[in-house]
Amino acid sequence: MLNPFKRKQKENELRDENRLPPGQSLTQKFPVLHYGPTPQTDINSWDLRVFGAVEEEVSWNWEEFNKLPRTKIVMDIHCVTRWSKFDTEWEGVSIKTLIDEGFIKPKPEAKFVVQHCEYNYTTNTPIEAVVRDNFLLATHFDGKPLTVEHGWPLRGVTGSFADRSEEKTIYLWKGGKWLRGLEFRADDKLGFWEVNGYSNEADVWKEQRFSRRGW
Ligand SMILES: Nc1nc2c(c(=O)[nH]1)N[C@H]1C(S)=C(S)[C@@H](COP(=O)(O)O)O[C@H]1N2
Ligand SMILES: [Mo]
Repeated sequence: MLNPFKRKQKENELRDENRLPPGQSLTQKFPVLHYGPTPQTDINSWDLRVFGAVEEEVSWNWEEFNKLPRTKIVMDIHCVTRWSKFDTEWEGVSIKTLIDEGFIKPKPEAKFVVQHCEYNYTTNTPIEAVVRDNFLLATHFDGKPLTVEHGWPLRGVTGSFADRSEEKTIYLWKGGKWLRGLEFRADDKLGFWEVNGYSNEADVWKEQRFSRRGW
């Protein structure tokens, strides 16, 4: 851990490198944030279901999921509550790869994806937001399986790259922890935080934290 002075110095460096989004500050911890209790997943009955506007619905149990092609990425992640964590290392399965390799076949009308999680938590994005190099279905953080509070066995995660080569960056709440389903849809459907006042667009660099609907 850096002392407070060093932390500020590092934060300024990141700002100079154009890696610190507006209104964010650097954290060295990994805060845990979610609504409601932490689910106790039974890995033997766990599955991930892909449904909705797809040519064929599929579901993978844990063993099958672990045979899918795997990807490792390093990203900076940005929470709407104003912390950013840099150079975080994730391993898991890329939706982009699953589509490129024919494991998931979205129908032409599929324009949105809803992530369905334990306890009916959902979060929604345009399809492009999850079919990108900076979105991963993650099983591992920092070389180790996810901890339960960070979403074990599977979570969505999204952020920015150090070289800022990604097309768009959205806040971390658009990565569902304890993921159980991916629903492809022709129309959009607001998820949990989106219904509760968070921005649907959620662009980190435009600081789209809250929606103005109804305010
Ligand atoms: N299932 C579920 N996933 C969730 C949430 C939640 O309430 N339930 N909260 C989101 C929010 S608001 C954030 S900031 C991130 C936090 O991830 P972390 O706890 O690993 O830091 O998870 C997101 N994924
Ligand atoms: Mo959040």
